[in-house]
Amino acid sequence: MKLEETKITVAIIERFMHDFLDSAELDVAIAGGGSSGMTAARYLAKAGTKVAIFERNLHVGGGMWGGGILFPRVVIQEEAKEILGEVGVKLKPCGSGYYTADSVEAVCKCTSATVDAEARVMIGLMVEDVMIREKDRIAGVVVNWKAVELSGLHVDPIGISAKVVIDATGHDAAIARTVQRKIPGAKFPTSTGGVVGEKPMWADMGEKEIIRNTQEIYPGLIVTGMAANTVFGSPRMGAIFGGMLMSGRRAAEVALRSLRKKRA
Ligand code: 48H
Repeated sequence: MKLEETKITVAIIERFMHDFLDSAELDVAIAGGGSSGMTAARYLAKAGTKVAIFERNLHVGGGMWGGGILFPRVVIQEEAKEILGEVGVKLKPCGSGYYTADSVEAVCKCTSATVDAEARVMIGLMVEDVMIREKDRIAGVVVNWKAVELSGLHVDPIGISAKVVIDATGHDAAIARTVQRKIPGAKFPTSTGGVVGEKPMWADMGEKEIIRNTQEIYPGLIVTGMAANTVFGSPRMGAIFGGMLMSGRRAAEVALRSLRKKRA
């Protein structure tokens, strides 16, 4: 076979344009492809939802890659075992309901299952804003290439419409903070009505509260993972990832309920 550069160029441009256009209107847009965002995407795609992750890095997986202090192992508690088990991650018991997983295996297998479920995974794209309608409904995300931000060029972003947006941006809770900053009077169901801010480490409390914190905090905006604990002022938990996975699954359930309500 004689290779032609033009054919390679055309193949890349045509295929990506086609796939990107197919993501211009979504049921669910997820900002951030860490463990919570990817889990939410997998369950949503499995339920037949048109869902895309927008991840600013060139890789998904977020903080899971680095395990605890760069030791590439993560801890999972009994309650979250099945979420990694479903995607074939080998879990090693280490007493009284604790398991460890190789973080590289966990990220790779979660990513593979998310892609196989037909969730769209867009990389190098940063969610820099949200779209709103009727003053108080989130109607999508505003994205730009991370490379544009890094270059300091003034290049305007584009809008992707979505019936539901999930903030899975981790410790920053970047999307919730954007909504708070840009929609005057936006009230979240938190103790302060806004983003409370993450509390110091308390693994048991942080992992318990994350499930309750995974909710729709503003019409069309759901928070999951560490972002949920930042919004509600709950503790961090260190390198245990069961809460992130269970929060991602819960975010998918909340989003499906919200989509059903919109359809009714
Ligand atoms: C596009 C964005 C944007 C943006 C950020 O940090 P993550 O892994 O988040 P979670 O919540 O799934 O998992 C948290 C976990 O990794 C962790 O930090 C834990 C358990 N900490 C405990 C402790 O005590 O410290 O993933 C977030 C992803 C990352 O890949 C970011 O690059 C991405 O979101 N992201 N993508 N647009 N505006 N902001």
